[in-house]
Amino acid sequence: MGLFDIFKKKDNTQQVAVEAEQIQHQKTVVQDAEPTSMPQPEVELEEQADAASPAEVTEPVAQMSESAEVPAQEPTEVPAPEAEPQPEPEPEPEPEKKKGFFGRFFSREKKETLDKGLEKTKQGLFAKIAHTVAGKSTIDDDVLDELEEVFITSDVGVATTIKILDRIQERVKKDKYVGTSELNDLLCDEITQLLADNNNADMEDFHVPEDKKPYVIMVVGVNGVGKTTTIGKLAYQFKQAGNKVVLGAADTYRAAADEQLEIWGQRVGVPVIKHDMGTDPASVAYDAVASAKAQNADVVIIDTAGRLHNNVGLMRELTKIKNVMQKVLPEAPNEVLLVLDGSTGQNAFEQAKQFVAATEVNALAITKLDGTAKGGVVIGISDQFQIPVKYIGLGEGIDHLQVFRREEFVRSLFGK
Ligand SMILES: Nc1nc2c(ncn2[C@@H]2O[C@H](COP(=O)(O)OP(=O)(O)OP(=O)(O)O)[C@@H](O)[C@H]2O)c(=O)[nH]1
Ligand SMILES: [Mg+2]
Repeated sequence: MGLFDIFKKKDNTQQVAVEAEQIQHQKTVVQDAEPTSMPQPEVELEEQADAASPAEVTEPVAQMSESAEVPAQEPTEVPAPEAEPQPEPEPEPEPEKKKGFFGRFFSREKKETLDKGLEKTKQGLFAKIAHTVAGKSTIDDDVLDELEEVFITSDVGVATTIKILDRIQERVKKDKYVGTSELNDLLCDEITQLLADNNNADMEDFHVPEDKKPYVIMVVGVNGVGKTTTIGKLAYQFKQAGNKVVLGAADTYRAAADEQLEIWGQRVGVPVIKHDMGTDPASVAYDAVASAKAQNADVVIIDTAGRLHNNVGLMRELTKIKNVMQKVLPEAPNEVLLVLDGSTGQNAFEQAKQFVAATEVNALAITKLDGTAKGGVVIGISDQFQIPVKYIGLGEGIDHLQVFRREEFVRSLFGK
């Protein structure tokens, strides 16, 4: 019995809920299908299924590719991080660590990026809520029923939607005759509270623990979700905060994957450890960690290949990378950061479930929230997983990665 079979068995009850969500989700796709300039993840998932040797393809592959509608095709080009002119690498030595008073605050600039990034999700949600309360003065059972539909079709997910609705119902019962004009405030409050109940505290800012040196982050996720881009953005933020950063290009499968990381390394001004394509990813990871240790770096971030995430082959590969790194640093990796593409909605949720079941993921990043109306998935993922959502991707630019702060996120979603 394979890993995923065990997972599937274990998760049979959740599967029912997930399937219900998928049905709802398909309804949404039909209802508010929107053009998007972003690469369609379904293609990537199909690619993966194709790239796997027949012996390696296990049942979940078929499960994951169910939603695939586009025929499989080989990627023809490497996505360039960005077309913008590249800033000059900053000169060594590394700057002093910034712990400034202002740096800790959620600046107006960041707030604007967040608001802009969540625009489509916000518009979708507001339009649906407005439709729900049209012609109603109080929050009655009909409004509550319709609200349930609103959240499910906004990719929040069934389980979290039920929790939100329970809270609203409680409030309505307690406060009596709550008017529909107060609904937005009520929802904003209750969703913020719901997410705050999760034990994970928000990080204040991009932060590397000082007592673990070098702090090793291994970045995992299916192909195309934004791993390499997120690493580039993270490296930028960590360096800005005064840390010495090293990158390791352990995706040795895809042609030019290392070059993509190297471009980011140049933009940010940090060294990238790479080997030739086709070499053992674990040996790259080993060298990157060893190099970071020798340089007394603060943080080393390891890029990995995303292919075959849903079969034992990739999980074994990731385990091997971990084991080899531990020969240099026994506690490595300190962080296994799973990157999820938020624009895939419930598919991102499914990927999270599968990775979490098969590897020791301890941090999440949700990318591509700009340009999608499916940003509600962040609420569901943040609520449902015990693993903290640490970062959110709000665009392709170097500074379009933010630390996920629950309250700011929900407030932005409700136009506050
Ligand atoms: N709009 C937007 N695009 C993003 C974001 N993050 C990544 N992308 C884009 O998504 C595409 C894929 O990103 P990559 O970083 O190459 O993804 P990857 O997971 O490393 O892909 P593989 O190496 O093939 O597994 C690129 O075109 C990125 O610019 C984001 O937050 N917003
Ligand atoms: Mg990559």
